[in-house]
Amino acid sequence: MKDIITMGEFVIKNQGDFPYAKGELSSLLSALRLAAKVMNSQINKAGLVDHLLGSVGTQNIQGEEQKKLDLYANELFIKALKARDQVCGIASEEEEKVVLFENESGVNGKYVVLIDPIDGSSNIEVNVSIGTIFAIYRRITPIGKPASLEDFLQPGNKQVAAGYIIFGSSTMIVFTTGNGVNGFTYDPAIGVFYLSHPNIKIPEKGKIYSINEGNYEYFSPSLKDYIHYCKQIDPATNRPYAGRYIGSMIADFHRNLLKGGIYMYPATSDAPKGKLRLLYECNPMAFLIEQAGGKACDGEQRIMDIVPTELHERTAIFVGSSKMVEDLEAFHNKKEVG
Ligand code: P6P
Repeated sequence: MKDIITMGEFVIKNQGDFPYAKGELSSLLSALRLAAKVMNSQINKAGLVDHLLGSVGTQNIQGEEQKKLDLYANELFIKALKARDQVCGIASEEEEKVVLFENESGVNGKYVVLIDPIDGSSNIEVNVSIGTIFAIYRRITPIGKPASLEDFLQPGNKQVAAGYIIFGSSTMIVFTTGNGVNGFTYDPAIGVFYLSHPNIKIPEKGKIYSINEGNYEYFSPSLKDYIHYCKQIDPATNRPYAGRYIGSMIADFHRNLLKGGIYMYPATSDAPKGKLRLLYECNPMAFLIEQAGGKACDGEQRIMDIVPTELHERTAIFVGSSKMVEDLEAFHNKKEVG
């Protein structure tokens, strides 16, 4: 039997590694953990209740149809984070502008949280894994005043913590505070997250490539060449790779993190900046993958070095096993694959 360590005990035991005041991180993460438990109970019965499935008839700032679950999750995570003293505001995929808290923590909170409340929400209707993605930054404007947009437009290399909650065959929280990646599995019978995946490291090489090949004709010539490379027969380099793409980034990312692989959402002619959002999807995933020994780039540069200019800006992303991302970059730069 594995050691039984709860997520709460783990955070307290390791908060010494966190470069800021000790109790703050554990309080912040416990807000997310509480919201994850509530989400878990709701999602597991979404097919039975009307208030969580289907669309609400509105669009978010991205022009995407908002699902009931998107708005439910957005409200839940904002409430959970607002109830803690450490957070002065949040940015959310479902909110056009940053949400600055008017309470005491709105001026004295030291952290901002950027969140995709539910990534891939349309998959809930077909019982495919979905999840919440979060990034945590220390504010850069002075304490004692409300936060401002610049607190949220920090590059990913300034993240102090990041993670995701995946609602799949089991519910897990996977997060990093800059000292490796750890995964916690939820036991709904007693309402506790247990350390189930300590010190996750992504294999340097994998044989899974994840991309929507329906967009093939929109891809750049170098990306088409890389996909052709993935399909070639070469036992010496474990090719052909296996194509696995489920339409929910968290599910593809989590599988590739554990087994090795590369997830790709490139810029295409109809999405010239890519589809995924830099601040609350790509940066947290990039922080996690680098902490697990992998890589994340946009084809030109490290994802976490991109200096954001807009809250909801998008970026191309190639993320996963370091050797596979390097191979992709070699094709992109017309170099020999190592
Ligand atoms: P496409 C879900 O909408 C999402 O943001 C990711 O979770 C997923 O990988 C991707 O978009 C799917 O997009 O264009 O392939 O359907």
